[in-house]
Amino acid sequence: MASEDEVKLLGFWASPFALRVLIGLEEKGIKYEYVEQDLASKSPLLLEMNPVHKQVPVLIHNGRPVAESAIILQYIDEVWSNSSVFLPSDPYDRAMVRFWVDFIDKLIEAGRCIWLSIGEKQEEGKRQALEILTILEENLKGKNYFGGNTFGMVDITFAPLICWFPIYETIADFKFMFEDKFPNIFSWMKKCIERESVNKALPQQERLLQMTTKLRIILLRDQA
Ligand code: GS8
Repeated sequence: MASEDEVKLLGFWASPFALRVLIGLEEKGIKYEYVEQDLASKSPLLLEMNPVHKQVPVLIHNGRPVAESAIILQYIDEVWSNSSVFLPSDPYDRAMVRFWVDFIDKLIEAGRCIWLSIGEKQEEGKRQALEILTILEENLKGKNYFGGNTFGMVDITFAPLICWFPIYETIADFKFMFEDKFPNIFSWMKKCIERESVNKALPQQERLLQMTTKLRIILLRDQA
């Protein structure tokens, strides 16, 4: 792409969906401007650029918005096609990648149940998360990355959860026990953290814990 391309990312620092796009942009070596959004008081720019969902992330490429993290990542892969590749070229393999990307969204949903609820709903979130992790563990068997030998779209989609797992564990007072129960995911996480793109994108654990603890208190109080 031409160097005069203007790329902006509307994000929220803790959002696993926005973090995916950050990792994708870093992997491709794309120059971008990051514009942090206040989700409690949405900016006119966010409302204009994503009038349907009013959510982050939104990628604005030369003034034109693209919303939804998986769609943004595929867009980036198609436009900046001359650097590292997120999706394989074979249509069947591409369909499989999309399947797993969609599946990982279910882990984020289970995670939300863990950190934003109590009692049976929280327990159900834990059960679901463990079930999903068991399936992902099996999928990683014999591979370095979900994409095989290369870090691809499924890896990018899953990587933001590396900083969310300790939050689920602390808030719900349990352990996933990755090293023992999910050794493939455990070593995958170590490899991901060593990547500059992931390391640069993931927020500080302490900051994430403070934010989630505060938000949990407010949201649980509002529900009561
Ligand atoms: C989800 C984005 C989302 O939930 C995607 O991009 O993949 N399917 C979308 N964004 C959240 C922040 S992360 O929890 C958001 O913008 N929430 C604000 C709101 O819903 O009002």
